[in-house]
Amino acid sequence: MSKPNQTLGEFIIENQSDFAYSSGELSRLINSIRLAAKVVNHEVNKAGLVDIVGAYGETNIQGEDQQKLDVYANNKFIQTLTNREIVCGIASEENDDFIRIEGHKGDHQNKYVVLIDPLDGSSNIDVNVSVGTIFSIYRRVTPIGTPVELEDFLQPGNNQVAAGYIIYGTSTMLVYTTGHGTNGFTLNPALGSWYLSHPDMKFPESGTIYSINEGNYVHFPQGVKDYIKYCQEEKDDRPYTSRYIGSMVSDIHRNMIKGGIFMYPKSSKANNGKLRLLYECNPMAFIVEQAGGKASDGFQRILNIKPTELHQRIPFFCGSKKMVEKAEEFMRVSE
Ligand code: AHM
Ligand code: MG
Repeated sequence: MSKPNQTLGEFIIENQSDFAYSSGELSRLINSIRLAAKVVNHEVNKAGLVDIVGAYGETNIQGEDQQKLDVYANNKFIQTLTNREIVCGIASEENDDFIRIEGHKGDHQNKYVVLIDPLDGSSNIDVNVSVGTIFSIYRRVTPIGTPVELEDFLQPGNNQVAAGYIIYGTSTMLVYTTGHGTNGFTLNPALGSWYLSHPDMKFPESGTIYSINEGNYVHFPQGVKDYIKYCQEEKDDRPYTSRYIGSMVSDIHRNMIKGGIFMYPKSSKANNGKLRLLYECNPMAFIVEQAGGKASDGFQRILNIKPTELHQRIPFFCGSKKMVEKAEEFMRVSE
């Protein structure tokens, strides 16, 4: 139940019983993410003012340029989670390997692992366009008291206990789920508090927006080409509107409010597309499904996929249920 002016802190306390294994640890974890998000938000907001924008001179494991703010956000989230000794392991899109956190007693007592894309869409920072943070939380599968292993991170998205994103947009929002619906909080920068502004978000069952990088059209599989043509056809409520920010969190956030589909398919240039299953697709799929939407790789539900590697990429179709189903239909026909 949403109450007027409810803060994220109040909401977490009130809904603590929603958490699968309610020991307070998961609440503390989300609390520390909201804290780190405020600090990152502060840096992102002043990106145009200070000499922090621009390539850092390093590339991440996928061979892409890292921006300075990527590094800042990565460090900030890792530092906050590590210092508070809440999690036993962190995997980040920006790091080659996962990090083990043994705890100050060295006894590996923490239960949760966090997977994070600290600053998604960071190439948009230089041009003052929205970026986001995406996080995904699992309960470890290896025994408590031992160091975390790769298998703790390679769990299907179905096992997520919580996931969320922060959108650094015209206003800053934190949207998350613990498997009991999706709720959105807006940061009041003057007070530094997050307020429940979008309770129990609902992805419209259908919509009229399609979001895809059409510059890659000639490289797309036939099913995607056909679906794009379907979106552009003059019939019923079509042609649809094309909207593509190039910042997945913002594209999906908009579609979740207005109704639409976001697609990053495979192409003849990139056999598995671009987006990462663990840091981007699984958490977004969980959030979107909890709001009544759908997420697929074109053929199967994203959350059912068993990951095989930390930085695995996957084609991604995500949005209004009926639109994703339609896109899947086109994919099947052209197979
Ligand atoms: P990043 O994690 O390196 O920032 O890349 C992910 C971003 C998504 O936010 C966005 O949807 C996509 O890359 C845009 O890619 P493209 O420029 O190929 O359309
Ligand atoms: Mg990313």
